[in-house]
Amino acid sequence: MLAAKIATRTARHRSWVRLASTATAPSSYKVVVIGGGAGGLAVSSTLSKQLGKNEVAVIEPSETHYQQPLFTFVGGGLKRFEETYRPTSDVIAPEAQWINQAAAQIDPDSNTVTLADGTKVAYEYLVVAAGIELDFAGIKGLESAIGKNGVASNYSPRYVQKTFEFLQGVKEGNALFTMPATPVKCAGAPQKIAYLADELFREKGIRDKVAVGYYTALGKIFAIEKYANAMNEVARSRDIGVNLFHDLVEVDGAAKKATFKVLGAGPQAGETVTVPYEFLHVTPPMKPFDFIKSSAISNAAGFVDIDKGTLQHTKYPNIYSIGDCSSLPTSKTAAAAAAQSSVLKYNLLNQIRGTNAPAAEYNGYTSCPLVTGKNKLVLAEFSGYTGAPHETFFFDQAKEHAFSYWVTADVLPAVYWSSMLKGTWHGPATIRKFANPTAKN
Ligand code: UQ1
Repeated sequence: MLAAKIATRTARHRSWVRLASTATAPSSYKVVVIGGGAGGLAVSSTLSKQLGKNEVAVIEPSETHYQQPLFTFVGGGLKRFEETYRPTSDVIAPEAQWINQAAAQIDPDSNTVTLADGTKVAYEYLVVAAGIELDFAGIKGLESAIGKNGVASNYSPRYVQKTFEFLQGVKEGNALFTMPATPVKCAGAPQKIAYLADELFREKGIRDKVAVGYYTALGKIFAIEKYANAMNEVARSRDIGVNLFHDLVEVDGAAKKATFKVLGAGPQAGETVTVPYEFLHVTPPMKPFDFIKSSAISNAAGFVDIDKGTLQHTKYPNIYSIGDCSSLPTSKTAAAAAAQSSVLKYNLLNQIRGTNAPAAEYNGYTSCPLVTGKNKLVLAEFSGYTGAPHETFFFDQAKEHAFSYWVTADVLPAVYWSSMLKGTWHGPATIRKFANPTAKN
């Protein structure tokens, strides 16, 4: 009873948590979830309610939870930064035990996770939902330039407000927007902010003095042809230059110059190109966290090696993974994590309870709301496994639409706090049955 009381308090008060994680709380749990992001909370909220108090622990070092899908809107000046975050203590389910530390090591053969302070936490089942690490150091000169010198990034809560601040300061020159060669979360975000910047420059009457350029290391603007066609047309109509196979390798903040390596097989391949800028929005390269990459649960690329249907680990049947840290071959988004969470919870709970129910299978669903201006948005929804669109609504979502903007900017942020983090939002599949009844999926 006392332990239960302490657990309730630990979920609410940071000062209790440190005490609990080292001294009073049990260091062994039915389920340990690594990560208190969107995926980790969607899973741990449901599991902790189903399995009861103190059976589920969430290892999460950050005291603040950010709703990252809102960051593009903040960078574009369409939402306030204050709307994007809440204390972790408020978003972790009261039935779950929050361990306010970083994971340092996973040992799947002894079923333990070692924390940053050396404490070991034992589990019967492990869910890895750690996300992906931003690698600002992966680009020469970026760490010293970012946050000043006109360099910003919507990917970090430290720099997202700088985007809007610096965009407002632009009077003339080049505004550059980059996309790296590594896997990234929300692969649409690098170009969305280019469209919002274009609109801001037009509103200020300086668009003819600013050249807007999108520089991507990839060979196309978007992975799925239907939406790639739409975005190429959006970029063309806004007079935004699209530079394919251009990988940002160096930033000279003092001189305000960005250097790109040309990839691909074209005539310039292997060369470097240096472009002066007034404003530079960087999407940092991203990489799996070292504690995953160095463990036995990762694949060669460093992601948690799971079955793409069941989300169960390929070698350790008591381990599952969800979201950006997983090996799932689909786009890394909150919408994807929502769809994955229902499959993961169903399969894991059946395993824990020993039922012989057939496994649920994830179909690769993901969604990327590509905001293209105020009240304009292309709502890409597709399976990363087949490339087929899976649109929720009856109209063609590759067309810019005010309705899509409203859903993304005003409805989904509320769904995120009130439902996704509580484990009750599993994506729009049910809505699709009514709103787009002729869709095949
Ligand atoms: C979604 O389910 C989701 O999870 C909460 C998001 O994260 C904020 C999204 O951005 C999107 C687009 C979806 C998909 C939902 C619909 C209605 C298309």
